[in-house]
Amino acid sequence: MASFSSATAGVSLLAIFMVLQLSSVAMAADHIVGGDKGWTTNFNYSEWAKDQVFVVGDNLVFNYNNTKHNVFQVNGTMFQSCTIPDSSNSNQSLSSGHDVIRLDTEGKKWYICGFSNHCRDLGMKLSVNVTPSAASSLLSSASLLLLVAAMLATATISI
Ligand code: CU1
Repeated sequence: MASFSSATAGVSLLAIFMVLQLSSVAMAADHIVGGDKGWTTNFNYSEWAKDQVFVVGDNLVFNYNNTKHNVFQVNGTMFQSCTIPDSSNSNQSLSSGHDVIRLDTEGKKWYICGFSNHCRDLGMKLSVNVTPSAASSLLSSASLLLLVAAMLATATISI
């Protein structure tokens, strides 16, 4: 009976540990676009993005002077050609100066500045590749480990 309760305690502890670990992994990251420089001219955003991993649920944070810049989400073709969306469609432009964009889906996303030649000549264009959330795959491996632990515990009890 004593070995039963200690095995149960062991499995419970393991379960608690895994839930804690899982929640820290699943926590969304904020990516401050351009770091301290923010969203501005003459910054290499492809270099900046290259070193980051963007996961579904993460946020992109654009910090900028909103009298000089804004943020448009565009498609790949518009990104390549620096085509600024029709200004009458104002809901596509972000202009608060501190915009937080949640990356809800995986795949490529493109952002440009809509002020004059900032995208075309001054490098204000950012493309990111959003990868699926790690939490879902981790969850299945965690439950597998728990199953193994439970089997080991059962084996201990039967001895
Ligand atoms: Cu700009």
